[in-house]
Amino acid sequence: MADAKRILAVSSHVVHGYVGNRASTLPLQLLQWDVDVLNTVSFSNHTGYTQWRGDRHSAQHIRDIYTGLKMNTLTDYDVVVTGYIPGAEAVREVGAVVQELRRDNAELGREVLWILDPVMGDEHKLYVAPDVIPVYESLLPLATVITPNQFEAELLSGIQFHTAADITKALGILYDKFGTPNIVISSAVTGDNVKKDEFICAGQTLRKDGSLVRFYLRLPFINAYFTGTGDLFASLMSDRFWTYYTAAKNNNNNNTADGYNDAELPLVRAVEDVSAIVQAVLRNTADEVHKYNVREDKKAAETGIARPEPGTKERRIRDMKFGELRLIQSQDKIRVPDVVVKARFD
Ligand code: PLP
Ligand code: PXL
Repeated sequence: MADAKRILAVSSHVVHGYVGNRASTLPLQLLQWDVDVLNTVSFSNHTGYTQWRGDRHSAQHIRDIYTGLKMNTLTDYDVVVTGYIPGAEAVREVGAVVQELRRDNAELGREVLWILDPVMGDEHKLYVAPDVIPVYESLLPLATVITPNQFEAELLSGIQFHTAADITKALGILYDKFGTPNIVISSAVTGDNVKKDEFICAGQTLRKDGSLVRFYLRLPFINAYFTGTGDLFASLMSDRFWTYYTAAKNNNNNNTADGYNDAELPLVRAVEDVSAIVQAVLRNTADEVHKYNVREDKKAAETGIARPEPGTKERRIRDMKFGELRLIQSQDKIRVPDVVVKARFD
C-alpha cells in the first residue's frame, strides 16, 4: 500500500452546502488523501445567500487547534491548502502556523507544499475585511502555488483585465511583486479578444533555470455563477500539483533544463486535470439548475402562481440551494478527469 498522503485544509465550514472545506474534503478524500480539516468559520450556509448565522473563529482558536495537533505529532503534512479566512488577524495566524509547521517538517527533511488561495472576493466585490489584503501580500511570497480568481488577480497586480494580454501582464507583475513560483489565475473573462462562450485559465511557473513559462487554457464558459468553485479548484490543485511535483522531483533523467518539456511541467499538467474536473462538476451543477428551473416554470404555469421575480430576496432564498455544487454526483469525474482542453503556450 502506498504511504498515506496527508493534507491540512484551512477554510470555512458551512452546515449546508459546498463551499470552503465542505467543497474540498470530499474531492480530496476521493483522491486518497487523509484530510485534516481546520475550520476558520462555522456558518449555516455560504454568504452568497445574503443571510446566514454562525461564528468566525478567532486567531486564538486557530492557534489552539494547531497546538493540539502539534502536541500529538499530527503535523507531518505533505500539503497545506488555505482558503476562506475572513479576518486579517486570522490570516496572519494561519501564515504563522504554516511557517511553523514547515520549519518543523524541514528539520525532519520533509517538504510541505502550500497551496494558497487568496480568497478575498469575486465579481468586483470584496467579501473579506480590506485589512486582509496587505496580510495576503505578505504571505504570497511564501506559497508554493497561488490560485487567485480574476478579481483577486486584478486587485493584487493592479491590472484590470481588458484583453488577454492584460492577463499575461498581470502574471508577470505578480511574479515581480511576490516571487511566487507557481501562479494560476483560475478563471478570467476579458472584454474584446475572447469569444463570448469562453473563459481563460492562465498560469505561470518558474523553471529550475530561472525562466518563467506562461500558459493558458481556453475553456467553454458555463453560464451560471456558482459559489465554491474556487475552493474546489484550489483543493484539486493541491492533489494534482503535489502528484506531478513529487513525480518530477523523483525523476531527473530528462534532457531539458529541468527534466521536463513545457507541456510536462507539473503546474501545466495539474491545471489541465483540475480544469477538466471543475468543468465536469460545473456542467453537472448547471444541468441540475436548468432542470430545476424548467420544473419550477412548469409548476408556475400549471398553478398560476408566478415564481418570485428574479433578483428579489424571496427568489434568492428559494433558488440558492439548488445552485450548490453537485460534488457527490460528480465523483467519477473527480476520480478520473476527462482532459480535452490542453494548455497553450504564449
Ligand atoms: N496569453 C493569454 C493569457 C491568453 O489568454 C491568450 C489568448 O486567449 C493569448 C496569450 C494569445 O492567444 P491567441 O494566440 O489565441 O491570440
Ligand atoms: O467560496 C468562497 C466562500 C467560502 N466560504 C464561505 C463563503 C464563501 C463565499 O461566499 O461564504 C463561508
